[in-house]
Amino acid sequence: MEYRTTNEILQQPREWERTLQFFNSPEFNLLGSLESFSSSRWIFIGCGTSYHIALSASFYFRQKLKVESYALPASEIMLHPETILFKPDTIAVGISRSGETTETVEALSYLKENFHVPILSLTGYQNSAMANLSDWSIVLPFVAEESVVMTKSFSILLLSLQLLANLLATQSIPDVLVQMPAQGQAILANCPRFAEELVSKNDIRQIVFLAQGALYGIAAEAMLKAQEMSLTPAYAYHTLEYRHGPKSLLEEGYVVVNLASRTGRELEAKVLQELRDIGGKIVVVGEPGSEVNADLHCQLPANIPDEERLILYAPVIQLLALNIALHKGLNPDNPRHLTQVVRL
Ligand code: F1P
Repeated sequence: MEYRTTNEILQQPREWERTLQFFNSPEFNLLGSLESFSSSRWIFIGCGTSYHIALSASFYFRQKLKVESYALPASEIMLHPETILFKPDTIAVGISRSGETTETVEALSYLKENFHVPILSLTGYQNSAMANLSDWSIVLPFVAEESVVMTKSFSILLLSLQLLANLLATQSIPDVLVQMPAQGQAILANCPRFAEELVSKNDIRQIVFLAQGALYGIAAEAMLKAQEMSLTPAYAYHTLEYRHGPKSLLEEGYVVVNLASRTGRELEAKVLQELRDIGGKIVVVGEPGSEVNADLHCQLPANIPDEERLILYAPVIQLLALNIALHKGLNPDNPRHLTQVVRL
């Protein structure tokens, strides 16, 4: 049976090409307005998958623009606005596939009305509530997808923020990001087999995703995909954090997926060896050389810096969750209890 979710996962390299074209076209005309914020404090706001985009994007902005930047679930601003003391010279970025998520819209409205914070939004829908309240909107119609869970929208919105950061920092797009569509196609040539092998050879009762740096947002998204699509108990931690207690959950055959970084390779390998010694099934997704201590390795292209490699993990983690779901006889297009848009 063909699933909408599968098709949208496999479309990602093509959609990344469209994203690059958008930022290279006159359609993207916000640089003049936004470049004055190149040294401002950037706060990224979203829910669920969109919050995970915020996690990776905030780390990336700190690296690229050397600015103060952080990610918040929108509900935190709704419920504890008094703790969000916005210093002047702050810009808030709303991230939302639909542009209609209640917490995100209400959080941004609060910031605008009470602190006069300038608002940039990224969404798939021009006339959404979030776009309509924003000072500037980056609207990518091809973010819209039929799948309930976010798949291609995750990587398109994250890539968009990477491109924006580079345009603000250097007024140009690095070739490493221009190559993403081609790199994505190469990964799609082998990662379906990797996902099928992992699922067919392991009874995945629980799964944990580990990563550091900008990759932690990807690990959190991998966790959510496994939960949403396959109803599998899944967790995400910063790799070294896992040793501070959560590893007590590790049982024989427990699948540990490390989204490997080059920066942390030596320390990550030590953690993986420790987890392997206590029975973990170690899976590594990363560039050549990251397969140390792995029982199974999904190889990503070489010579790409950690923070530029972010979206290449997306098809891998999404296809993994999809394969677990199919193996359990679940329909990924119809995830239990979920809707495309979450309104309170
Ligand atoms: C995001 C979201 C996802 C969730 C599900 C429903 O909404 O809540 O995080 O996984 O797919 O939508 P949005 O604000 O990005 O539209």
